[in-house]
Amino acid sequence: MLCSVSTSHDLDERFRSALAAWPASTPPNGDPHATVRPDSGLTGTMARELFDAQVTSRHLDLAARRLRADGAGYYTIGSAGHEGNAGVAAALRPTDPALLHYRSGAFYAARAAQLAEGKVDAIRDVLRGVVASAAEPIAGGRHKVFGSTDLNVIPTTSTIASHLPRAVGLAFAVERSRQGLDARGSSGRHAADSGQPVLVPPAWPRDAVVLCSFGDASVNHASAVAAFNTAGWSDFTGLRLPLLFVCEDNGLGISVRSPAGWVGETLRSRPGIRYFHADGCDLADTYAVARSAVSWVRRHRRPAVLHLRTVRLMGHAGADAELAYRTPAEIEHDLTLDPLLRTARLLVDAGQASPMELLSRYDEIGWRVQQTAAQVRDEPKLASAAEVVAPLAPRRPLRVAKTIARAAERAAGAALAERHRVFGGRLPEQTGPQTLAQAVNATLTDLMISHPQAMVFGEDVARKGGVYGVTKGLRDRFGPARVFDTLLDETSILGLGLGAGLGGLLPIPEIQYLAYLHNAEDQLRGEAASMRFFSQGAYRNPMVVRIAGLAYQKGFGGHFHNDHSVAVLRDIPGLVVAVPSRADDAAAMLRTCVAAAEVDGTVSVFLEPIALYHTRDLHTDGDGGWLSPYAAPDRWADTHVPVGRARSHSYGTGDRLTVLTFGNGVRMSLRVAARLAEEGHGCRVVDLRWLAPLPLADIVREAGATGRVLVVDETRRSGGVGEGVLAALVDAGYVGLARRVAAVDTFLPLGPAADHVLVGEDAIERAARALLAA
Ligand SMILES: Cc1ncc(C[n+]2csc(CCOP(=O)(O)OP(=O)(O)O)c2C)c(N)n1
Ligand SMILES: [Mg+2]
Repeated sequence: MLCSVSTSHDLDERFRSALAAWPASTPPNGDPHATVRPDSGLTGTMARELFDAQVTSRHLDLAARRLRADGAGYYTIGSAGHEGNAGVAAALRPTDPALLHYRSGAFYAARAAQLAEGKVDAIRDVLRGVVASAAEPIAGGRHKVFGSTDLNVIPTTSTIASHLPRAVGLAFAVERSRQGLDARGSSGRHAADSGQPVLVPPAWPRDAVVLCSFGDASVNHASAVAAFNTAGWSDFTGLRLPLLFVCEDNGLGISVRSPAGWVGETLRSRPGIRYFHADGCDLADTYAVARSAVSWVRRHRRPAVLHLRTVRLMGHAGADAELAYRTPAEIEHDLTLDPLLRTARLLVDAGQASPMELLSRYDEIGWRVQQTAAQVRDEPKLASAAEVVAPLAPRRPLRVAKTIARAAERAAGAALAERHRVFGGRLPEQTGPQTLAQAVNATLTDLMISHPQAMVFGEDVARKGGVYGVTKGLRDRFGPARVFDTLLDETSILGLGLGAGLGGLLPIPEIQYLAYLHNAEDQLRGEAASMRFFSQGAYRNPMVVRIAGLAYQKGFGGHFHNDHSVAVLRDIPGLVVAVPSRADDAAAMLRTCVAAAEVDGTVSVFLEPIALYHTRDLHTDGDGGWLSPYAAPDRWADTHVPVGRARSHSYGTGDRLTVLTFGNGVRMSLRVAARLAEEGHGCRVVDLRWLAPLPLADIVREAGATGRVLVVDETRRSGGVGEGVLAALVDAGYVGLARRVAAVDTFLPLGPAADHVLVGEDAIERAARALLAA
C-alpha cells in the first residue's frame, strides 16, 4: 500500500497504479462530439485535450522537482491538484488577457494548445523558466513566471495578490478601448486621424475579458481586498469592468489553513462582484461553471469571481515538509481528489478512452517533458550584470527629445486652435510668469491635448482640482472620462495606472501626499518597476505618478503633510524620480517624464514640493524671483530637460563653493548664495532635479569646479539623498572638501517645532562659511 506522503514519485505511482487497476471495460465507444456529462458543455474531444494539458502540467511539476534534486532547477512551486484550471482556460479565448496564479500551469498548457500547433511550446517555456535559462521567452531567466505575449498571459510577481489591482486597471483599459472614448467621448480614431501619437496597445479585442487568478490565502491580502473593493465600487458607480477573478482554493496558505467556509463567505459577500463556485477537481464542473461566469462577464462587462475548490498535492513547494502541519489522513484525502484521476475517470466513464490509452498518453507526455528537460537543463543562464539589467529601464534620450520636438510642432501648428479652445483663448505663455503649481497645471493641459490616451486621476483631482489647485480646470477641459476622482485607496490608484498603462493608455495618477504613497508602495516597486524586467520589455506600464510632497509647508503641517522620505523611491530599480523646484523646470521635466513613458515605457515619480507650489518670490517680497514664464511650444525643444541632467545657478564668480541640492533646498541655498556673493564669495547652486538616476556627470563636474562641496539635503540624514550624492562623489574620485546639512532622523512634529529638525537657511549658511574658511 502507498503511504500518505505526496512526493512526486508517490503521485506518479498512484496515477499509474490507479489506472492500471481500473477494469478494462468495453472498448471506448463514446461520440467525441457528445458531452462527457450532461449540461457540462464539455465534449469528449475537449475533455481529451484538456486532459493532455492537465497531464502536461503535472509532468512539469514532477520534472521541476527532479531538476531541483539534480541541482539544475531553481523553482518547485507547482500546480499539482490545481489542474482543473485547464477548464477555465477552455472557457476563455486565448485573446483574453490573463494574469495567472503560480499554480495555473494547466491553464497555461491548455491555452497554448488553443493556438496553432507549434506556436507556443508550453513545456519548453516552463522548463526554461525552472532552470533559469536565458532563452526562456518571457523573463529570460530572471524569474520563473507564467507569461507569453502569444498567449496574452501577462507575467505576475511572487508577491501575493499584488497583481489584482493591476487586473482591475487592465479591465478598465479594455473597456475604455471598447467604448473607443477619447477626451470628449468621441471615437478613438480622432486621435489617429489628427496625426497625434497614439501608444499602440496590445491587440486585445474590444470584447475581451480580463482573467486574474490567485490562491485562497491571498484573498485576505490588503492588495486583494483593495482590488475586490475597487471592482465592486466601480460597478456600483456604473463603470463597466470585464474582469473575472478566479480563486484557486486549496484550503491552505503554505501551512496555514483557511478557516472552513471563510473563502466562500468572503468572496460571496463582495458587493458588485458576482459569485460563481465550482469543484476545481472536476473538469466538467469547472468548465461548465467557468463558461457561465465568462459569458456573464463578457456580456455584461461586470466583475465576477469564480471560486474553484482545489487540492494541493506535493506540499507548498519542493522543500515543504507537509507532515509537520497536516495529518496523513488529510493528505490522503486530497490525493483521492487528484484532478488527473478525476478527468481520467470522466473520460473512461463516458466511453471516450480506455484506462490504458490514457496511461500511454500520460507516458507519452511525460517522455516529452523529460526529453525537453534534458535539452534545456544546461542552457546558458544570464551571464553578466549587463545582461541581467538590460531590459530593466532602457533609456533613449534622443528619441525622447525628438518626441517632445514633434509634440511642440503640433502644438504650434495643427493643434494651435485646439490649444486656444482648451485654454479658453488665454494661452499660458501669454499670461505672465507662473508659479510651480500653475506651470504643472498648464503643462498637464498641453500634455492632455497632445496625448489623447492620457488620463489624470486620483483623490480630489477632478471636481475640486486637487488639494492645492494643481489640477484645477482639467476636468472641465477634458471631461470626466479623462480626468476623474478615484476612491480613497492609493493601492487601487496605482493599480489602475498599472493596468491602464499595460492596456495602451497613458496614466498620470496623483498621490495626494508622499506620506500616503508608502502604504501602496509595492504597486510601484514590485509591480510597475518590475514589469519590463520580468517580461524583457514585451509588456510595459508607462506611467507618471505625480506626488505632492516634501516639507516646509507654512501653517499646515505635521509629518503626514510634510513627509520628506524619498529613500523608498530612490532604491527602486529603474524608477525615475523627478523633483522640480521651479516652474520652468517643472514644465520641462513633466514633458520629459511623459515622453519617456511614451518612448521607453518609463515609470516616473514626479515629486512636487508642496511648499513651493505657490511661492512667488526669491530674495525679497515682491521680487517675483520664483516665477517663470511658460515656454510656448516653439521653445519646448530648446528648453528640453533630459532625465538625469542638473541645472546650475551661479552667483558672483561662482568659483568658490558648489552647493548640491534639490527641491526646497534650491531656493534656500540661492538665498544664502546671494548673501555670500555680496561678500565676494561666488557660489554655484546646482539643482539636481533628478534624484534617480542622479545627474552624476553634472555632480562631478560642478564639484570639481570649486573643490568645495556643500550638500544641502532636505531629506533625513539617514537614508537621505545626501548619502547618495556624497557616495557618488567618492566613487568618482572627488578629493576636495565636502560637508552636508540634512534633516534630523525623526518624523516631523506639528507647528513651529518642525524648524528644529528641518534644514534651515542658517544651517546652510553656517556650513557654507565653514567650507569657505577651510
Ligand atoms: C505579500 C506576500 N507575503 C508572503 C508571501 C510568501 N508566500 C508565498 S506563497 C504563500 C501562501 C499563499 O497561499 P495561497 O494564496 O492560498 O496560494 P497557494 O500557494 O495555496 O496556491 C505565502 C505566504 C508572498 N509571496 N507574498
Ligand atoms: Mg492556498
